[in-house]
Amino acid sequence: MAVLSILKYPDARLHQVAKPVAHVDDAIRRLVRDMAETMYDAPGIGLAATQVDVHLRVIVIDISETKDELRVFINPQIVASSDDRKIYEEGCLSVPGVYDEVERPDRIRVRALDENGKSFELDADGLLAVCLQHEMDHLAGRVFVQHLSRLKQSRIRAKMLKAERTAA
Ligand code: QAP
Ligand code: CO
Repeated sequence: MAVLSILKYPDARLHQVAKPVAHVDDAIRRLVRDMAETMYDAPGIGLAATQVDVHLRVIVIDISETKDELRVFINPQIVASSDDRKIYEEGCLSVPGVYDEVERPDRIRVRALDENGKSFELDADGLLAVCLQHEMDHLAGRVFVQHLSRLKQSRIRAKMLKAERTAA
């Protein structure tokens, strides 16, 4: 197990589009374990492989209070989404310290593979639906700040670059 380093916005690698996993094998299961360890260490509630510079369609999520309900989504697809939308204040491990409101479909149905390569479908609402859509955006090379105004994006970019300079 290993805690991986997380790419920080505005890193161009966050905009790479992830490829589907061809076979769920031991290497993928190791990636899932390392991503889970990285998410719990942060701590965060969701992490996409893109954020650890692995451009494969793999997501880990744990929205439980007790941090013992890991959910794994390999090759996730949204098969249905509600017409009604909801606004939620989002954050991101790749954009630390930045939180803002994003509007998305309230409920979605997702189809994915689990860590054994078995297909499943899940109806998600509330925080889980927000988190899944946020993480699937990462796999498509999109960071949540891209849902905000251009002005906010440029302020966030400047803030992150400044934080990077002070940290170095
Ligand atoms: C995505 O985000 C998400 O700024 C997961 O300083 C967030 O785990 C989906 C985090 C909200 C739905 C709603 C952010 C940790 C963690 C920070 C996270 C920070 C430390 C974010
Ligand atoms: Co994120």
